Amino acid sequence: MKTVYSPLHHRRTATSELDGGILVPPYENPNRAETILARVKDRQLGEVLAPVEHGLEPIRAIHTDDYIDFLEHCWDDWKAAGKPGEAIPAVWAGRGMRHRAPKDIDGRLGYYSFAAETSITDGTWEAARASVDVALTAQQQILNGDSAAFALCRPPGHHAAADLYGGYCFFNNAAIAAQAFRDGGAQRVAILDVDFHHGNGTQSIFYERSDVFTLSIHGDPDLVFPHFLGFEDETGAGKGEGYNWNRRYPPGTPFDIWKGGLEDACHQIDAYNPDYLIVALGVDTFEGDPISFFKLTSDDYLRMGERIAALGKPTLFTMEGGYDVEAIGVNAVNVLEGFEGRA
Ligand code: B3N
Ligand code: MG
Ligand code: ZN
Repeated sequence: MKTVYSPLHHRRTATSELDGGILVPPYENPNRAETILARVKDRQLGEVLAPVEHGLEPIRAIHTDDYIDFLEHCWDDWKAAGKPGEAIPAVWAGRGMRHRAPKDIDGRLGYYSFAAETSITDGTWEAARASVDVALTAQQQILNGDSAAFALCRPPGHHAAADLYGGYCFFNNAAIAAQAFRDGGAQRVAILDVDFHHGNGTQSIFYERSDVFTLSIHGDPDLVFPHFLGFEDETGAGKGEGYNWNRRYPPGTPFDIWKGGLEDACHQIDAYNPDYLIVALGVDTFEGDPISFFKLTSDDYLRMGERIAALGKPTLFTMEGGYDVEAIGVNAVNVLEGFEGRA
């Protein structure tokens, strides 16, 4: 399986994350991608490709023009306003208030975000753009006939909605790739999100569409980020009714329980019979993850990959979360090796 990787991810080097009332070094840091890349090479998973630049058009197919414009100029606007630190939202439109983008950068940060942990800095825009190019270049390998490809995306994407960032995500790499499959002639695409966190952005982007089936297995949002979406009764709306599927699990969930959710998701995908499958691959389900509460082991990721391969679909893996940096390479690549039957 080929991997697509861009060193431009290094442009995403925020130094602060709001966590527990203090600013800490971000869990989502450059070492993550480097550790995964090193493991891809160690295990000789396959060729490592540089991304091809795709421009803004495929991003505009998923994200709104005003949101893209906000992200492009956010850091300059923040600096121009004389702010000393990294750009962090501190105000949102609460219930009963006007949901419109104001002129002031503090108001704009609140309007275009749903959470405060993710600081924007110089280079965030370039890294987020490159991460999309990584996903689209890997998607292109599959259009060209590869049975699978790994998009080593950083920053991740599954929390980003059409006009919202948060949860370390700016552009929804998996959603943009799904739309690219559709624009390339696919009738149906499924996105299976195995990250520990609910893929709220992906869900919301396709919520009223039947041509992209979104499925997510995750920590119970009653207890964990993103808190306000990810429940089983969110099944889609309008034409999309029946094409969104969520499964929540509680703290301490081991693979023996989690794999029941994967099995149910796989049956749904089988019945849907997509032309392409995208796996939003987060490995923050790992027992050693510092911000999550599942108990998957490194070997479990081999089994996860095997089960996904049994679906028999051309499969694009897009990298999402995972914060035990020592283990992230082994765990992510184990899914890919399991998929390839190398385990
Ligand atoms: O949820 C957290 C969080 C939880 C536990 C923490 N500990 C125990 C130190 C620290 C932080 N923070 C909110 C931001 C979470 C973003 C999740 C991004 C992700 O992986 N999405 O898939
Ligand atoms: Mg998930
Ligand atoms: Zn996650």
